Amino acid sequence: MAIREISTKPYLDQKSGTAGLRKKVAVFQQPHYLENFLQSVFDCVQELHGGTLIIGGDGRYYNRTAIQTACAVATGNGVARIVIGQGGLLSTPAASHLIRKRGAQGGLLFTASHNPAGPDGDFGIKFNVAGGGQASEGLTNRIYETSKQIARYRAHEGGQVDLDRRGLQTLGSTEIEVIDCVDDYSQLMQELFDFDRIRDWFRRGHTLRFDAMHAVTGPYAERIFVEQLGAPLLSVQNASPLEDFGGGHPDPNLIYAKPLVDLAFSANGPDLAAASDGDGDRNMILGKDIFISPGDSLAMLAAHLHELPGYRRGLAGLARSMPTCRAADKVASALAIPLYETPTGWKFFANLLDAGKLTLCGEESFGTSSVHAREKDGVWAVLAWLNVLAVTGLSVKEIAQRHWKRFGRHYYARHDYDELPGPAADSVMQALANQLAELPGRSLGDYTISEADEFSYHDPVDNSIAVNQGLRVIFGDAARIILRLSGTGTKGSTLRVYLERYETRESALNWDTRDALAPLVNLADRLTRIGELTGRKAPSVIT
Ligand code: VG1
Ligand code: CO
Repeated sequence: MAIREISTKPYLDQKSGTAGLRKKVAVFQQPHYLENFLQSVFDCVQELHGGTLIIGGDGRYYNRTAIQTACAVATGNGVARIVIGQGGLLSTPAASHLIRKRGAQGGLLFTASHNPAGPDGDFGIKFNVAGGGQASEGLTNRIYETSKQIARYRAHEGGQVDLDRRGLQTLGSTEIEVIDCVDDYSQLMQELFDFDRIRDWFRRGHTLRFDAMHAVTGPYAERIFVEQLGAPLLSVQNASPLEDFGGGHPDPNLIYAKPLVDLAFSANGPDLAAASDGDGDRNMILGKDIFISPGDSLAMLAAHLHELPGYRRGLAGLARSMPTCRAADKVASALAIPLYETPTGWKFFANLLDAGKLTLCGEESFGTSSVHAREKDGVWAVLAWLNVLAVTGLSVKEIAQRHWKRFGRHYYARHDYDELPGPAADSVMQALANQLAELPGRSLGDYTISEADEFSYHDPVDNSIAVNQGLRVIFGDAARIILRLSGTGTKGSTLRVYLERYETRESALNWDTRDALAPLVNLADRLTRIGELTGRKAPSVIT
């Protein structure tokens, strides 16, 4: 047996954030840093001993090294079978699906999502549980507590896994199976969507441009959009996954996917333009001359989902994260189905999905997905839109305009203040928190505050309670201002300000978002005193 027990010292910073443990690459490269975290997972999740583990990553720098380490520690801890995506690649939703399909006891996903990659960039690791969802807060806390006391880890020594050769190999007594990273996922997509209809839509001359941003969705997009649906090769750009994502920031939004946005607003823009992020769980949707905000995309898909093959029985329920605009709420009430408001982070949807309470859910941060997986799913969202366009025969803009006419429009933006010194960000949160009690009833500009609170969530399935999930200032149905600190950054504190304004008057449905939100931005500045408390004149990023 080449399994050894190796002594180690704890690191005290292995606390997971909104979606796993994210740190600079150099942090992960410290001696035994990754091994400590992995051993803590194996200590907390006994079912992995003798079980099946899925491993994959978004292909960023350090992915292959980390996967070798993970295989060694998994083997050292008696995992019976490891299933790995070829080349060490698996998109986050594809990994979630594989965990479900194989009945695996868990999955290790090496990703820091859209955070920049490379030797000076970020790395990350997420542990997903049986069923495919992200580890709950309870479990990540147990892993963190374990990591603070760890004194030894177990690893198989010697031998490497050939990540590029498909098929079976062994490492010690663990069976390793390297699989094509797209096959299982694309089979699932064919069960959910009408591929014939979409093929026909392309045949009739409609066009798509998908930007994989040199991240993990390239192989998925080429196989599904081009090979299986017949879109021309040019429909997929930046398709080869690179270790540094081509030096870019694979975050599909108006800033980091600007060339795609420019294309959508140009004279020869495609019928549908879309992009995904580093690990393939986010999506951005654009049509000719129109950007569909993520909250709108969720609501519009909710209104049309029953027209798609996988969802003909209708929707059991809808959910959105708290800062996501309330457009989905309008659809839920029209469909007479429940709407759940959860804290930020996909892990909070898992219980609702498992309990059959939800069919579709989404977040303002370019995340949408359905009950088919336990992660958000970028390529799924693009296929859903393609299928809606194909069955309705409408353009993206027509779908949006009909939707707003029927349900009203939620103008929406998120202002991020990146890399603030921790105390400055905290002081903004504290200053608003101190005012909350006296805000209700007060008028600000044209609005009157109906509620002001700190959001907490009671999970109706397991009765767990998550507190401290952001500050809300609510102006009835008309508007909201929300403040939250990010839990995914690796440098300083990122403060997010979420702004939402609702309009139903027909003359107010086609404004420019920036103009529509300008008065609310002013109110938010006055209320939160961000400029004064942080010294920042403007947000770093507006999406
Ligand atoms: C951000 C988003 C959140 C998302 C999370 C993980 O978290 O706001 O909606 O679930 O990233 O997405 P935060 O705590 O920084 O606001 V991903 O694609 O980075 O895994
Ligand atoms: Co992501």
